[in-house]
Amino acid sequence: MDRIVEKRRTTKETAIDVKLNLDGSGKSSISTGIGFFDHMLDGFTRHGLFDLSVSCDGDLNVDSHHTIEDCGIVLGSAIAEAVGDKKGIKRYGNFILPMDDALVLCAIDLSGRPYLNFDVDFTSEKCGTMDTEMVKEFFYAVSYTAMMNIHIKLLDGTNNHHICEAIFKAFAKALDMAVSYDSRITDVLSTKGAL
Ligand SMILES: [Mn+2]
Repeated sequence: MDRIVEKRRTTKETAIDVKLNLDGSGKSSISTGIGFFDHMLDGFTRHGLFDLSVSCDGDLNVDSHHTIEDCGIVLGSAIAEAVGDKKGIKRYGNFILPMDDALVLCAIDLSGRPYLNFDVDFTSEKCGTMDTEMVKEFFYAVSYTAMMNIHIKLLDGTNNHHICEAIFKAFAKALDMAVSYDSRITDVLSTKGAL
């Protein structure tokens, strides 16, 4: 069964098109107008071995807030739709990702419930033109639209570029694990019978 989803969302602040294939090979085409954010979504795609295209025309004359938050909303919605009834998938995923000085833990549960625990302090206000405070907002948006628990913890690191990149890649690896199939799981992995 294909797990390919296309989403479009238009508001007065952003116009976003997303195409996500959970069973891709790491091909990305990202254009949000924020170079550093493109770099993050590119890393997410390649290391999660998804295929992802994101095009966003946002109100960057204001700042990076609406563009990043809304891309999180649309990506999260695409993930929710792509996993569908979650039959046969592992549901949980986790990864501890090193990137030079940075070490980031990400653990997720496609539980059907939103929760974000974001335990990271940045020491610079920006990476490129992306506000570092928006990293938390992005994952908050993903958590409530994809209805998943996301825990992100900075275990070590000083370089903000590395820390940020390690977060997106750790999330990618955790998500890749959570959405992958296990032949021993024939239904939904829950004692409730639904997620
Ligand atoms: Mn980089």
